[in-house]
Order: sequence, then C-alpha cells, then structure tokens
Amino acid sequence: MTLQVREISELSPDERAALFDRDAGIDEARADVEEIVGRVRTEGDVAVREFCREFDGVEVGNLDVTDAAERAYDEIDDDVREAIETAAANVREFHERQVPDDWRESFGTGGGGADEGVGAGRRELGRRFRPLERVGVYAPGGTAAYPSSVLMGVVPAKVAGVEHVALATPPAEEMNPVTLAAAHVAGADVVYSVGGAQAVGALAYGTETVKAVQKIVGPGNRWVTAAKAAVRGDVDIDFLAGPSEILVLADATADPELIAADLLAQAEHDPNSSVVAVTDDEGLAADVVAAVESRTAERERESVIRDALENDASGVLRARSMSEAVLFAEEYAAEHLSIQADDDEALLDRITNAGSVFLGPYTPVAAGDYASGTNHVLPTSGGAKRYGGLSVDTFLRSTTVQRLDRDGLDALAETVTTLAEAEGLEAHAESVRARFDSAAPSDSSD
Ligand code: HSO
Ligand code: ZN
Repeated sequence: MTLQVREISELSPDERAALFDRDAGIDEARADVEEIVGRVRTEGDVAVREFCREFDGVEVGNLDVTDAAERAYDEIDDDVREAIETAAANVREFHERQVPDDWRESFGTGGGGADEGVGAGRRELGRRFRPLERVGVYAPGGTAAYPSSVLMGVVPAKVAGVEHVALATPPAEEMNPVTLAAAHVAGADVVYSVGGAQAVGALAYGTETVKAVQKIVGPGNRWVTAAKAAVRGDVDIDFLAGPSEILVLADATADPELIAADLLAQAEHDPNSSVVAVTDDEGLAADVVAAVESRTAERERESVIRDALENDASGVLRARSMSEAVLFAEEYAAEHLSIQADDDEALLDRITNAGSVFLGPYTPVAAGDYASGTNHVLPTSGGAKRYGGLSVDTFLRSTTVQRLDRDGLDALAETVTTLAEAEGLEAHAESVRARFDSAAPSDSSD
C-alpha cells in the first residue's frame, strides 16, 4: 500500500482520531514490568543478572562497565570518535546557554496601597537553582542502539552540574563500542550493562552494584517506558516517550524530494513511527507521495519505513489553506515540526505545540537528531501540548528565597493576618503579630 493524499476537511472522525491517538504503547507491558521491577527492588543484583540472562541472553560479569567505556573510546574509528566529539561539543554549547542564573531582587514593600506611605520596607525575593545529585540516563542497545541519545541525556545533566550521572544500556557479548565511547565523551560517571525494565528498577531502587538515582531520563522500548511509568512517584522521570514522529508543514514553494527525505528519515526508526506532511498545495501533495514512493524503495530499512508509512497516524494531507494546515499541526503537536514554506517565520509565530521546530530547506530533522546542538529527546504522542523536551532544567530543582525587614513585614501584616483568619488559621496570624511584640528580636537591618 502506498500513501494517498487525503483532504483534512474530508477525514472521517475515526481517521482524524487515528492521526491524533499516538501513544507509547505501554499498556500490554505493564503487568510484566511491574513484576520485573518488583523483583529487582527486593532481590537486587541477583534478579538483575537473572533478567539479563532471560531477556538479553547474556551472562553478565560485572554490571559496572565504566572502564570498558574508556577503552571503547580509544578503540573506535577515528572518524566516529571525531563525530561524537563534534556532536557532544555542539550539544554542550547549546545546553550551557540554558543554565539559569540565581537571582535576588527587592520588590518594595508590596503592602498594597502605595499611598499609605510605607516605602522603606524590604521585601527581597529570589530563586536559586541546584542540580540533582544522582541521575540515571537510559540508552537502548542492540539494533536500536543510539549513541546520539547517550549524548542527549548525559551532556545536559553534566552541564546542569549533576555529580553522579549513570548510564544504563543493555548487556551484550560485545557491547556497542560507539555507545560506550559516547558515554565516555559525554562524561558519564558510571556505566552499567543492564537494560530493559530491570535497568529502570535498578536505577530507581538501587541494588548492591547500582546506585539509586533521583531521576531517570531517556528513550527506550515499551518495556523501559512502562517501567518508567511504574517507578514514577518513587523517582522522577522525564516523560513517557513513544516512537519518533515528524510533521512537515509545507506550502507550494517546498521541495517534495526534501520533504520525502525527512519523512523517511523518521519513518526508519520504528514500524510505529508516525510521519505526516500537510500542505495547502494539491500539486505538492501529489509530488510528496510520488517522492516517498520512489525513495522508499532505495532505503536500507525499507520494510520498517513501509510499516511506518502504513501507520494510521501517518499520511499526506491537503489543507484548504495554510491556516487550516497550522490548526492541524497545532492539534497534532508533533515531536518534530519541519516548516518548508516561503514565510516560515510567520507560520512559526502561529505554532505553540511542537517539540522541536526545523526551519528552511537546509535544516533536516537529522541535523537536530545528531549534531546541531538541540536535544533530540522530545515529547511524542501530543505531549508537546504540555511539556518540552530534555534540557538543563530537567536536571535542576529550584528553590525560592525571601527576606523581609520589619517595615516590609509591617506592610504585609494586615494582608497575611486577614487571609489567615479567613482560612481559620489563627496561629499563622499570630506568627506575624509576634514579630511586633515588644520581646521580638530587633531587626538587624535597622
Ligand atoms: N529522531 C529520534 C532521535 C534519533 N535519531 C536518534 C537518530 N538517532 C527521536 O527524536
Ligand atoms: Zn531520528
């Protein structure tokens, strides 16, 4: 079956729903995963080793393979090592730009009624940011090993200042040396050869070898994702990510070959990937379908691509106007949004829901997947309506700080006591009044 152009206005309610109902597909894995995580929690390394044997077919010796990462770095091909280093440097540079500064500011008395003449009081408020101490990054192994995802998880955590960044990746007789080398370049503090739900359980609860972390991030298969859902609450997680997605928003000026190339790139990730092109131009829509067809036959991962193209959440759609196309893109809330149009900035202005936006003909999504510097761990399944992708913030917690002086509190006293009494919390009100009793401490700032 090949793609067909469909009119947005003629989609049936079921077709529309299918385009928007992408999920991480974790429901079937839930029960198994709960058992695996539970056993890792109670039995530790013994259970981890047993699951490595059962699911990965590997008898793991030491679960800690940090030394192997350093060796892999020395052993891989020079061009691959250089590519990892260039990508890591760009990702580091972009994420360093995100580090927020602590701040403290004086807000005046804030006592309401500036006319009352209380001007001297101090109400100093601020915010400071501190990194989490221990974080776990998951990176898939096997045929779906993505060294690039190692960089996307570990580099921002180190930029944020996380002291202990652990990478977990599945064991193998011969572990992927590029993944290991990427861990070394990114600055992972420890690397564990454990994958799947057992890795998530080990990172969440700790074992004899694996140190428990405060937050687990990174993409994984449905077992990993289901396990992240299961441990959420006991540890923090980034979000539940499903297969890759792309939506291309294009007008008549776009090049159908480039659109097709970008669609196929994300389609090759997973049979369940979703790839969509939306345009107001009938001719372009037909050309995209033709380009997809002819290019698919030339791809190494043709069969994965064909499955993704047949997915109910994939398609080439014709809108009656670019406004209708934008509305559709907003509803779709794609992980990757590529805008191929004459006035791409004007279209971007109208977009709120997207994980990462790629503008213009020389900005393939693959550039961001690997090396431009932005993060590729992004919200899928419409998550972009509610949150953004991995960033330095993911690894920070913020604390607010305040200091009032005597006049500053005086100016606020009535507001606080009135609200406290309205809530029936008299001791709150009293804690303010106590400051003005004669026995109260003197204000050091007087
Ligand atoms: N497009 C994927 C990330 C990736 N691409 C890794 C290539 N390798 C999800 O954003
Ligand atoms: Zn990709």
